Parts: sequence; C-alpha cells; structure tokens
Amino acid sequence: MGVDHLAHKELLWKLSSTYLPNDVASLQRSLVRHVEYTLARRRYKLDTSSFYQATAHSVRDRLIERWTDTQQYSAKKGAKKVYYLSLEFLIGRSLGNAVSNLGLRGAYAEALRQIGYDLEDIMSEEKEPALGNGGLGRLASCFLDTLATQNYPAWGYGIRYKYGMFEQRIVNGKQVEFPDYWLTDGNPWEVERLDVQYPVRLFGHVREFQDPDGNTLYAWEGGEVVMAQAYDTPIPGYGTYNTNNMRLWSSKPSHEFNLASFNAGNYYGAVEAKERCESITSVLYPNDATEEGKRLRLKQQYFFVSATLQDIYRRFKKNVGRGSTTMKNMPDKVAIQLNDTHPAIAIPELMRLLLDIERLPWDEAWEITRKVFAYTNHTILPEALEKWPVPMITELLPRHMQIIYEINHRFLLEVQKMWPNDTARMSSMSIIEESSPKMVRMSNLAVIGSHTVNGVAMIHTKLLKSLLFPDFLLMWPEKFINVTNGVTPRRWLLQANPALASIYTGMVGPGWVNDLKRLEPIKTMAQDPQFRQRWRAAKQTNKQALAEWLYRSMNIRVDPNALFDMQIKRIHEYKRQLLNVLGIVHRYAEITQATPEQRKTMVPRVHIIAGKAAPGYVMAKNLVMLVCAVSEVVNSDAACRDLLKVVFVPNFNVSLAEILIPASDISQHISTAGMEASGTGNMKFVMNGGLIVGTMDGANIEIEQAIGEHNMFTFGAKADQVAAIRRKMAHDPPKIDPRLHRAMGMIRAGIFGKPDDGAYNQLLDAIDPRKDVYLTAHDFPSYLGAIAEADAAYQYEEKWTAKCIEAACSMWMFSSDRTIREYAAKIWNVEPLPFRPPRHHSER
Ligand code: NBX
Repeated sequence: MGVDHLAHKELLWKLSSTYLPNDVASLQRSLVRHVEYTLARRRYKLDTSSFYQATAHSVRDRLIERWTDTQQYSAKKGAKKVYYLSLEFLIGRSLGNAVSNLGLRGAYAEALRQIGYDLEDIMSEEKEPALGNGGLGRLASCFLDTLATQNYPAWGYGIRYKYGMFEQRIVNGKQVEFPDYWLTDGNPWEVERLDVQYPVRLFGHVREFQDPDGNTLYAWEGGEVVMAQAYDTPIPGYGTYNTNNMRLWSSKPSHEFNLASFNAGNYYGAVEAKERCESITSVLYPNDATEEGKRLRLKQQYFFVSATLQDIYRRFKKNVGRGSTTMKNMPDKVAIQLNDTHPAIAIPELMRLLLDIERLPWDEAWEITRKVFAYTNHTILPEALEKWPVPMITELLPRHMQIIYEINHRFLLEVQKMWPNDTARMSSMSIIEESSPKMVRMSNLAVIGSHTVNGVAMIHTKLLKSLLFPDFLLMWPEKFINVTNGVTPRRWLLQANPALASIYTGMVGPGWVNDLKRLEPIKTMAQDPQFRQRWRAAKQTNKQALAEWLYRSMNIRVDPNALFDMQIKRIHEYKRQLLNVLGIVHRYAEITQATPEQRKTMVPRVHIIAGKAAPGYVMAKNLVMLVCAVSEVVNSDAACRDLLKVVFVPNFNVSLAEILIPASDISQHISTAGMEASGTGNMKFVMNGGLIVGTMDGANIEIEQAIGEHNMFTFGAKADQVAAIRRKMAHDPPKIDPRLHRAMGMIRAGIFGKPDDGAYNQLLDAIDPRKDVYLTAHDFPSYLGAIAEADAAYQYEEKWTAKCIEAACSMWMFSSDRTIREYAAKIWNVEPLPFRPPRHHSER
C-alpha cells in the first residue's frame, strides 16, 4: 500500500486549521487545562504564582499560532529581513504586554475574575528578564515592539544570559549586588529550539594553503568548539497578527568535546571544560558606560555574532541557487543593524564566511559586507568606546585578526590616496591604535565596515560627526545620519498608564496607540477646565497608586498631593545625580531655617531617585550612599514632615519604571551638555503628562522644540560652551556659589554621617571649582533657578495642567514607530509585510 502523503497533509491541515477560541469560557478551560496538564497541579490548591504560570502558558499558545504563521508567511514571500543585533534586550514583563497586544486583556481579566483571580496580581508575579544595562537595551526592546506592530519582517538576536543585571539591595545604606538568576521558575515565554544549534570556534590557528588554481586560501582550525543553542521568544505586534521573533543564544558544550575528554579518563578536566563552555553566556556585564576589556566579554561577543551569522546565512542560503539568487544578493535580503560596537566583530566574521567558506574574492566579499551592515552609535564618551588588545584577538580569533589587518591595510591606502602622507590622520583613522599593546578600535572598524552610521539624537549626531569621526565624515559625507530615538507607546502609555490611556481613547478613539499624531488635537483641550480636571484626576490616581506601593514595599509614607520629582536612570557622574542631591540638601537647609510664613510659600516635594551603580564604579556607589543617608536624615526630621521626602527606590528596572513614570510631575534629565547621547526616559515622562527639568542635551533639545520652550525648565551650560568653561576653570577658578558652599559644608560636616572611607568627600572633591569636569558646581546656580521656576509653575494648578496636556500631546515624534520608519526608509530599505491569518479564527 502506497503512502498517501497528500491525505496526511490534508488531515494535518484540517486538524490545525483554526485558531484557539478567545471567549471567556474557552480561556477558562485553557487555564484549567494548563494547571492540570502543564503544571500537573491540583486546581484547588493554587497560589497566584502557579496561576501566573498557567495564564502565561494559555497566552503563549495564542502567541505561538500567530508567530509560526507569520514566520512561515515571510519565508514563503522571501522578503528582505531586518536583523537587530544587540547584546542586550530589556524586555520587561511579558504577560501584560502579550494580552494587551493580542487584544485579550479584557477577556483574560474577566476569565480570571470569575474564578477568583486578579489579572493585575497575577501579572505582578512575573519576574522580569533583566538582560540589559539601561537605555541601549530598553531601546532594542521598544524597537522590537514597533517592528512587529508595523509588520516589518524583523528578528532580534541576543544572548540568553543565565544571570541578568544584578539585583540591587541597600544594606546598611550601601548598594549591594545580588545575582539575578531569573530562570528559577522557568520561562514560559521562550521555546528552546533543539534543532537550532551551531558550533562556535575559539582559539586555534590559521592554516594557509593553495587551491588547484594557485590561489592562497585560509582555514581556521583547531582550538575549542562550543555549541550555541537557540531560544526563541515571540514578539507580538499590537493590533496585527504579525508576530516576530527574538532569538537568544545560550552556550553549551559540544558533544565531541565532551566525549573526547570523558573517554580520555580525564573526568574532572571534562567537567571543568563543560563549565567553561557554559560560562560564556552566564552573566551580563553590568558596565553601562565604561569598557572593561575582559576576555570573557570578547568571547561573549564573538559567540553571539558567530551563531547569529550562521543562522542568518543559512536562512539566506536557502534562496541561493534558487532562481537567479547568488551571494551578491545577500544585501537585497538581509539588513543587519549593529546596536553599538558590541557586535561589531560581525564585520570580519561575515568576511571570513564569504572569503574562506564561499571562497569569494576580497572585493566582492567586502562589497557585500558593507551593504549588509549599519551601525548605531550610543555614546561619544571616550572611556566607553570599545577597544580590544591585538594579542587577545590574535589568541582568541586568529583568522579575524588577519582579516581586520587586511581591512585596515586597504582602508589606509584609501586614506593615503585622499590625504597623501598625512600620518596624523592615518593614525587617528586606523583601526589599529599604535599603543602598547596595540589595540583594535571597534568603532573605527564599525564605521569602515558599514554603509550607514547613525547617532541617536540630533545633538549627538552632530557631535559624532564633529568630534568622534570628523575625518571619516570628509571621506564619506553621506554615511552619517541621525535617527532620533523613540519609545513604544504600547508599553509606556497604554500598559503603564491606563488612566491616561482611557482619557486618550475617550477623546480620539483607540487608534492613537499606533499613531501618536492623533493626540495632537487634544492640545486645544488644555483650555477646557473640565478636561484639565479629568487630566489631573488621572495623574492623581497614578500618584496615589505609587504612594501605596511605596508604603507597601518600603514602608515610606508620602503625600500624593506633593510634587513628585524623579530622577531614575543608571548612576553616573555625567548624569549628575550629585547635582540633584546637592539641590535637595540646599532645600533641606532652607526648610530648617524657614519662618512659618516662608514655609507656607514652599512647594511640598517628594524626591525619588533610583538607579544602579556599576559594581566597580566607586563614585557611583558613593552617590547611592549619599542619597540613602540624606533620605534617612530628611525623612526623620520633623521640620521636613509636610515639605520634603527623599526616597531612594532600590533595584530600578522596567517594571518599576512602569509604576514610577506615570506618577511623576517633574523628572530630571540633567546631564552635562554633550554627554547624554539621547536619553529615552525623558520621552516616557513627558508622554505620561510630566514636565522636565533638564539641560540642553540629548533628546531634551528636540523635546523642547516639540512641546515649546514654555513647557520645559532648562538650565546650564550649552554643549558648545563646555570645553571653554573647563579650560578657563583650570587657571581662573570661579567663585563658588554660597548656597552650594553651604550644602557642601553640611555634607562635609557629617550631618548625613561620616563614612570611614571618606566617600562623601571624594564626591565633593570632584566638583572642586578648579577641576569640575562635569560642571556640577558651574551649573548649580542655574539648576536651582530651573527648580524654582518649576516650583513656581506648579503652584498655579490650572496653568500647570495646561502645560502637561500641551506637552504630552505634542510627543508623537518620540514614538519608536516614527524612529523605525526612519530606519526602514533611510537605512534598511525594507517594507512592511502585513500577514493575514490563513487559518480560520473561530471567534471572528
Ligand atoms: O543608550 C544609552 C545612552 O547613554 C542614552 O543616552 C541613549 O538614550 C540610549 C539609547 O540610545 N547607552 C546605554 O544605555 N549604554 C549601555 O547600556 C551600555 C551597555 C554596555 C556597554 C556600554 C554601554 N558595554
């Protein structure tokens, strides 16, 4: 009897031809089924955490059907795909995002309510994956949300760190880091793809040989081979069936490797080797703005890049040989975006594949490579620019070192042609820094190997061109462009701020979620007292919720009628949390000396500061200590009772940001001008109806343009003044502001304690007016001016509300939807590919 494949296929198709039903009763059945069969638990004994698992699995089923269909569809269409390569993705919690993007929030809430559970409670059981440091990682996740929502065929590639960003606790007033093992309860959002594994080589040597035609060829051999294991997470779009993929790699030992050592009788050696393999993806490096140059980090980067390129390459090669597609067509099908230089080793890696495996001639390989890659720069801070010692790359990646030298050699010939005998230019543009040891400058490599380089805000791109890459700009004026950052309104408005979201939907319908421009007309409502009243009520709801959260989780009472002022971001000298603390100490002094009459004129304030300090960054850790100490003293001083509270909220992460941001009246984005590439928190705060105290830096400048000068409290030196101010202070130290003098005096006197290690003095010494690198002392007077302006404005409630409304409804350009459209048009040359479900939806 012959096998009837067609009949089998038809039957299979029929069996899988409907999408799961989404009515309340069906959702309940699905929840109970997962409790019984996935968790293998008795229904009546369940806590919320088990019910979180069951709910997640039920939602996951619904994601998977759209996800597999989307992927099949785009494969069939052979569309060009975007690959976003990032060593970090700060995805935040998935359950709320998934039910919201699937349009099933209401149905799940009802299904759960009827069986005695609260969706919000269940959502807060989820442990968020903290696979990133800060803005760069969160930006990557906002981009994935938009790419799916706008139906772009796009995959995110990253690393599945076993330990994410450390958990920050405050112990005896100091930051202490705890390991973040986020996988304890499993991860229902990922699918382990046991059929997707690639070998990744490290170390070894390069063998040179001749082909029959006498051409010299190279093979990288020996060393050790580890396996990259794929884990896939569906990324649902909002209001579309399109569901993209985020593929994260985990390292594990290869079988051969394992067996060989075990069989050789070297049991302990084999176990050690296994541990070494697994260590590659074990931990995220918690350095957000300084490079450590650790060998394991380079291993991580290459491991990630090698697995990713093999995967992309395999997908693309399925088309080669089909029709007229050849390797040359790779740039028509593949666009790779490098999220900073962290994955820039992908440039020599693709060259290696094209030269050594495909055996293409150099020029052809180079043309393909340059057309495939584009590079986003996120910083101009010199200490954050990645450099790797030549000996380290030579040892770990010998063939790549050869290729880098060859890229550099050919590039320097071009430089020599353009500027004959200009050795200064040659050495500054070279990929190799002639130091001892020699270093590979990853940013130069990324610029040379990409077709487009972008900065992330207008001022940042300007500085990138003028300070970091001026010579490259002369060589390739078209290569450098700006794409200002943006954030997703799905997570940062719709999910984080239901109170405000429902006002928006009530005014303009639900379409604003995917088209923030639709909020513009609401600006005129700023003149309507009733509307302002509703707006304030929404803000009040959020502030109340935060006040309750602070009481529940930190046992701190704050007055929800006070002005809520927040600075929440990584702790760094350039972000100047110290300026904020000095301002608070100044306010404290004023309060303690105020007459009852003066007290009446003061605005009651709650200052919230949150953020992590890199474990090895002494100044940042000192700052955390100081904030905690100030908070202790201020909060227990009766004089401050109704006027000032200071709270350091530990363990800042995405989930916490979702609680804090909607509750803010003022947020501070006060970096030394020219140092914050963009900032993205600033955008989230204004969208949520808060106003900014900020410097003319990063995206603040564009935000001010969009919302109007009168709606922002700006201060401080401008970027183009900073260098001159620094030069001048060295030989002509400015007079210190008396208010700053007093605040510093209070800290030095020990009002906030005297740590043995002189931590506070160290902070204060660094802002000595003669060597005030970050211009903290310099900007202090104008900072107090901006804060005073904000206080004054806050007292006119109606006017204040009007400002917030105007500002929030002018923010459309800071949606990542706008950002991604620019990337798609100016860099990737890709089109949306909306997918309509081939399967019947039983509900629709
Ligand atoms: O990227 C940040 C910038 O500081 C922000 O101004 C910008 O808004 C954001 C998105 O463009 N950079 C950042 O977050 N960097 C890192 O997290 C980082 C991580 C690892 C590392 C270096 C930097 N080795």
